[in-house]
Amino acid sequence: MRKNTNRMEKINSEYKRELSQIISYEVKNSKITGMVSVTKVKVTPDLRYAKVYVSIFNSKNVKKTLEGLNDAEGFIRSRVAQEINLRITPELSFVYDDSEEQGERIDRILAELKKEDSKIKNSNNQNSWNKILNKQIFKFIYRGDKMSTLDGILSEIEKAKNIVILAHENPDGDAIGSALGLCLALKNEGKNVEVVIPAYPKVFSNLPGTEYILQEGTREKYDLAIAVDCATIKLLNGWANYFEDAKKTIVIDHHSTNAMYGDINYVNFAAPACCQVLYEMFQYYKWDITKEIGTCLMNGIITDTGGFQYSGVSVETFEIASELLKKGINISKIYKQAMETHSRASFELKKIALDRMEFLDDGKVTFTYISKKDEKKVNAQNGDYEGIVNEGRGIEGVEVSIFLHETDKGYKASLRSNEYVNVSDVCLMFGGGGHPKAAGATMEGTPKQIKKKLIKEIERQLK
Ligand SMILES: [Mn+2]
Repeated sequence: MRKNTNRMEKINSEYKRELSQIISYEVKNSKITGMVSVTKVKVTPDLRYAKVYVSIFNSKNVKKTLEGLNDAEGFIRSRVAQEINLRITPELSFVYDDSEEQGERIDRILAELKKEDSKIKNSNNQNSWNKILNKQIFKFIYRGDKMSTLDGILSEIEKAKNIVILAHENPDGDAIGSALGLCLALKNEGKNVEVVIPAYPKVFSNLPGTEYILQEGTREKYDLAIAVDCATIKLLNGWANYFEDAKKTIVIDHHSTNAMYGDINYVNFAAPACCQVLYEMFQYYKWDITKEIGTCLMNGIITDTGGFQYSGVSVETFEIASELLKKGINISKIYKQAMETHSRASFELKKIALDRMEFLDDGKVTFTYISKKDEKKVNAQNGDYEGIVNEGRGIEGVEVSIFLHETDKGYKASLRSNEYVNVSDVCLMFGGGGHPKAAGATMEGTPKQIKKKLIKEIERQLK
């Protein structure tokens, strides 16, 4: 009996640890706001059910946040099953922990913060209260504050003799722009830098610094590896070894689904492009942002915001654009090259995809795909399918557009939404992720089978 109690205690605490990690770093649901912290887990001895007690700080709507957690139960449970090997993975139900402990915890957080920052005196004031909680959330996410994270990155850069920069597979304009902008900035700092990107779309071949792009690194072990615009180590694809083998690793990103897989992680969820995160970083370091570096960074900002049109665009985005214009960058040229120039093959691919497009759910969802056979037929190059996913979204009445593109590992699904469907949540269910209105996942099966799976998840959110 005693032995059994010990075992349950061990399981409970293991669950608490894993659930805390998964909820803080991986769960993305539009209903969840504020900071969720797991206070207690109770698994039934038959392992069939688990009650997860959570406290929720600084939330716009606690009830909705709780609902969001319960909505994400399937994903959370499947992730727990991967991490903890039990005969059965219990069904989770999330309950709000309204105990006194919470008050105590906030007191403790405040006491801690006061020690760190003697400037915070008037904690009754709503504004400074929000500031404190924001700071706490930051500390929670980055495991440190913003400045010390940036200082930590700089000191690793200073120590490193050779550095490798990596980006996600099938890199887009933000991934390429980030990698090249960072590469040029590090070169200016006198660093030995390599960018390892096996293949990238031709439209970016005129960017400054492409001469430093290698298909394979020149060494096995680097002093420092920096991944940019890449949410998970899996997305580094076959080049993750450069990251894993490096002495130190840094992740710089803006995806809310980022798994924080580096030794130091600098992830700003609020930035519309990783290039914007880098701009702010270079400014903090007082590094010279040359016209060449600016051109690379603007390439990422323009492509990831669809030409300044997506919702993540902020005051800072235009301030950066304005500063870069003063440096002489040519926004119109960057825009034209990245957004408006298409190859003949990409036109032919688009024709095939549009011809195949289906309207589902009363015209609220569009679906189409491109196979390897199609690509071969039109002699397509890497990246020629870019942009097809946006075609469906632009049609009146459409909320979600789905585009599948065949790869060596199955079909890569790209989803875009207009108003209310969180496609990042949909993609998370299939091991992918991204942003609320633009996300992707690699899936197995035929286009028809994948369509069915995706529609089932999307329909949960359709109004
Ligand atoms: Mn990006």
